[in-house]
Amino acid sequence: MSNAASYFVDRHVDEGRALKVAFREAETGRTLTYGALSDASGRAATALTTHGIAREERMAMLVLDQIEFPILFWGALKAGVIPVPLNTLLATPVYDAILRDSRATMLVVSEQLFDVVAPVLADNPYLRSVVVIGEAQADTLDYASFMSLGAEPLPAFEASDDETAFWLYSSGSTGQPKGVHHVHSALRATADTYGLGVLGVREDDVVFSAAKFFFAYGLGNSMTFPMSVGATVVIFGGRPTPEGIVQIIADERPTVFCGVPTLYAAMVAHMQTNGAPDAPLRVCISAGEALPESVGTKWHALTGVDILDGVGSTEMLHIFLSNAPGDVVYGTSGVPVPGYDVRLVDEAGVEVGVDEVGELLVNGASAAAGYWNKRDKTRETFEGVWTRTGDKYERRADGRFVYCGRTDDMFKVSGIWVSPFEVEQAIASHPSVLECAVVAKRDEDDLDKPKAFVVMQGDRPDDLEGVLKEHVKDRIGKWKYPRWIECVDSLPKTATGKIQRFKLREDA
Ligand code: 3SK
Repeated sequence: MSNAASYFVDRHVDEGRALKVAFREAETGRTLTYGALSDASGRAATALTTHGIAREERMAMLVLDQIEFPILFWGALKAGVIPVPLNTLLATPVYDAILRDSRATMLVVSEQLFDVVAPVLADNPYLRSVVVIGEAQADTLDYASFMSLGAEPLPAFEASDDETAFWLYSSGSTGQPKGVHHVHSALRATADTYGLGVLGVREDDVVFSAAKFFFAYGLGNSMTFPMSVGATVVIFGGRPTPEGIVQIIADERPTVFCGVPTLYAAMVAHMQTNGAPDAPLRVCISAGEALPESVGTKWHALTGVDILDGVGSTEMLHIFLSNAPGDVVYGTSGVPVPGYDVRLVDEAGVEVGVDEVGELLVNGASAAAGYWNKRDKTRETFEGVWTRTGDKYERRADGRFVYCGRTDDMFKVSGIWVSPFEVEQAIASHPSVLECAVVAKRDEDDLDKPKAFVVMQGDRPDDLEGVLKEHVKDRIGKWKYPRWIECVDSLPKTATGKIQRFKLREDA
């Protein structure tokens, strides 16, 4: 029986790390020590209680990566209130849908984000309180006044391991938000398995994640992994541009950097012209979608540091398949993280063999307890101890897993399965291509063929179509080349960086 906040926050005071910096804001230089976090999160817990927010009520958090985020997140856990971090990039109607679906009684919002949610607040039937981090707006309370309700810290209540600690909303591949419930013990499970077991996070690390707190990926990277060992985290509330992130790495000198493939690809392009930052990086990690081999290889050549590519999900809270330090094979997702079991099954649920494609199922202690108010979806995804990922994988003879696309993205050409991801990898290995996405499109005979949407970089070759088609045929097989190639400025993606192929299929 333990409240996750006791382990991740208050333990550091007992172990002599009260004065150690836990969080440092890259933009402002503001810092928060472990001691100050322990005290402020306890006072936030008291403030919630005094403010009339009861245990198990939801507190939606539309909060940028700033020091108040950990204070409120851990404060809510201490009080038994359920924080629901929201993606800060969504649109007003989606916030309306999520606030109604979660029945949050309290919303905390960074002042920079207030305008996007403001139009749906007055008509919301559940919200009793809106706290703005910054200047209060009409009918809201400012953060300082809210915190003044908590003169004394509240000790973390004795939670059961299976008790819901927080929710995250998963957009899924169709865009329908689902509230994913995570229990207190799941946080420790990811920190022990991936954080310690693969990343090897250490007390002397300085961790910087371009992925924000509101993603399950960012929450592990910037919160629970470093906090499990008393490390320091650099946080950045702004939009991650390649030049901006390179500058923060140069200024803040992290030892661990966490990104997503699109950002790594853009940083590689930036560094090829401007050079790599001088920083004591020892390891980089990637997730969200599979890292193209070419990006990993170029990153290593430029920085001398490997990217550990891994796969996780909001439902499993963090990464369960990964490359490991000293054992990186680019173009693969590595092997199961110690502590997780995986299976690859066909449509009938029968395990497939080596080099065969199957859906990936995973079993581990960090699995979510289910989706809020979505029993059918819960039953489809959580089958006993196994969680269906919706990802297609192939297990190679050497035990490494190779990503083949989403279960609903695969298609057959001339009766043979084509993995859009494999075609994308082949196209992306061309030097004129920054990134691309491949979907099935019906030809004049009503048969599926690959169509590629390509974002170009640098000089565009004459006869781009012919060049890229030959490039693919030479690399992965004659029938897999894209019959159509469309150049686009950018690809539609989820907030976690997954390509939304369903949107491209509509445009194909
Ligand atoms: O998409 C992923 O790979 C991922 C990794 C860690 C945590 C959450 C997610 C969605």
